[in-house]
Amino acid sequence: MGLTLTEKILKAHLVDGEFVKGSEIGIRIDQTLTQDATGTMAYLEYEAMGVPRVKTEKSVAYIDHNTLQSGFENADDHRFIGSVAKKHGIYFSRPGNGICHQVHLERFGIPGKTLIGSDSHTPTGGGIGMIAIGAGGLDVAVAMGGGAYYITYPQIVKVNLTGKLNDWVSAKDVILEVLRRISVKGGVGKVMEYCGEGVKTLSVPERATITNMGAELGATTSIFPSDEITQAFLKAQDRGDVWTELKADDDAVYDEVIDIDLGSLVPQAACPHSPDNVKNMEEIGKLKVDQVCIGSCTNSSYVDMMKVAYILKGKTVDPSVSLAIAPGSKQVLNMLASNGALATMIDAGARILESACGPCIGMGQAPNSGGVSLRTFNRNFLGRSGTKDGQIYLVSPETAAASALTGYLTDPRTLGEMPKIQVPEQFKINDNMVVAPAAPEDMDSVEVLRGPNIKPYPETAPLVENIECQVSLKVGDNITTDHIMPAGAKILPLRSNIPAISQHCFTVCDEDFPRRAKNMGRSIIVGGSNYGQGSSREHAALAPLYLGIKAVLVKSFARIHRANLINAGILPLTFVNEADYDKINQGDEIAIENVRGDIQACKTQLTVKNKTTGAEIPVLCELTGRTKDIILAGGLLDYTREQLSK
Ligand code: MIC
Ligand code: SF4
Repeated sequence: MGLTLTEKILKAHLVDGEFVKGSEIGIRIDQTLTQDATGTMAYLEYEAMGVPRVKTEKSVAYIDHNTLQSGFENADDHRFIGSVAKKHGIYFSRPGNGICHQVHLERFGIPGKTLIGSDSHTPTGGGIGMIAIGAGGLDVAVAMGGGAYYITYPQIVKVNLTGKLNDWVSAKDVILEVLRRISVKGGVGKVMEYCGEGVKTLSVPERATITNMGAELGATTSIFPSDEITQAFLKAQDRGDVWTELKADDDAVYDEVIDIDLGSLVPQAACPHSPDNVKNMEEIGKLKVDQVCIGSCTNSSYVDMMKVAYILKGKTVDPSVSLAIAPGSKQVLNMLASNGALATMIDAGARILESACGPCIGMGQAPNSGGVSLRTFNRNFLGRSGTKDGQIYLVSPETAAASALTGYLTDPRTLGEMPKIQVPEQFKINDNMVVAPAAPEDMDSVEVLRGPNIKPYPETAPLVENIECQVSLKVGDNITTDHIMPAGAKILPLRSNIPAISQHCFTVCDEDFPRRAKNMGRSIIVGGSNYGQGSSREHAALAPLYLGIKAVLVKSFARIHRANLINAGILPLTFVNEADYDKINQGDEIAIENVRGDIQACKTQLTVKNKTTGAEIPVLCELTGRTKDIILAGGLLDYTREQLSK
């Protein structure tokens, strides 16, 4: 029986477990990446493990999220990350060099390698045939220290592409179509493997748009084969030597197949407030637009930007629209500057932003009250833009640029003939904003620079015998990490200060939650299905840990968040019967008796007693040998310390 591409790469990296669907496997990690919003914590955790030099083939620390420096905090974190990177063998991509995923694809990714990153859009690397997975910062720290990364051996979905995209239809419309079909939970526990003759019609940046936004499916990752198109891209980056051909066997067996005829797709948009609320232009109808933002790790490549420049050439942005453009990397920005495309954008009235995440994570450019903002980004969760009642639509760069000119949501197919913009045969290469680490013999002389906002990891404790407490919060379905731990310009600078950031935990849903939870001392949270979707931010587990949350009981979890809860020593519980969700309310007193003993004895079904109503609720606590030990120890940090001391 032949193998899928995913299986080939996972097999070559397997260090623990067996290839049985649904069971836990440990894989060797070749490369890691961090960004600054998760990086400070990840490096504090790495330091706490006490491994002097990273053991990966390549680890890169990027500064791209917290680039709005309205106080000392972000700049201090950048300095901390830069110094820690230098000391421990990590490459440092300085602020201004670009968004981690864009730069990693351009300069560091290698087909067939494994990559984990403390950012949920790490699967961008799947665009060149990597197994690239988003993870919590602590998992990345462990991988840097040479530890394996654990995932559930996934279901593998064949996304069979046929035909060719019509003019003005974009890679963004492909991933929006997948989201429309299978929803933000459709990918949980799965790898999306793109195959079929349609693959050959897509360039590397287009493939990367698709694998990047595959994160919104909840998928473990997404991957394309590595073929002559990948080779040409890598050659154009002066990296042809790292290319290898990779593809699935012809007789590979998949768990599921999704057929997409690229020729049948039309421009679409994800409507507020979920990436899977996808509609075409007719369905949306006439829509006045206040703001257009072009960029983010999904759509900020050179080719995307050149299409935008072509559309804007000689025109002026509609007077009612604010157009912001953030090219994805220094390489892209520099090439646009050299060939005149940047001048074209400026001429048309675009507000040019630095090469960073920017408005995608609410770092500036929040729309006006109730404003409609078209964005080429990947997430439109409520409040993420920084404006609570902002109406965010996710669209392709073509649709965004066309709409910026008219002031209304505009189908780019009305623009006439489409230019043929190709991936260049040679990109402009200059890695002068990437700082190499100190040589091993010099590392002792590198001083790690810590600012006053950097506070230690919250206190942890081994799992208690009995959990007896109240329910401090009950929430519904599809809670995102942007609900649990909001981002934005005001809160992001607190990423290295858990006591301070925890004061914002869940405030999008309930302003009083942080105070209530802290007063309760210990408590649990109850939620619906797909709890914790979205970002990889472990702060969505560390803030609850700090506020005394002992367990989270929900209908189902998103993958990375569940892992982050375990890493923080918080029990992830799911209802055996989803209808029991109605039997437990905010404020109820609960008890989970002998929880430590039961988990030690590998019992997977526990009972939550609702002492307020008398109901007995059966819940699942599915932990494997390793995750069981992590929970018993009080989290991954304690577990890793225990292991290292053995
Ligand atoms: C995001 O897009 O939500 C982020 C900001 O990049 C996050 C990481 C973070 O919260 O720092 C992600 O996607 O993991
Ligand atoms: Fe940055 Fe936005 Fe990409 Fe997250 S999704 S890495 S915030 S550009």
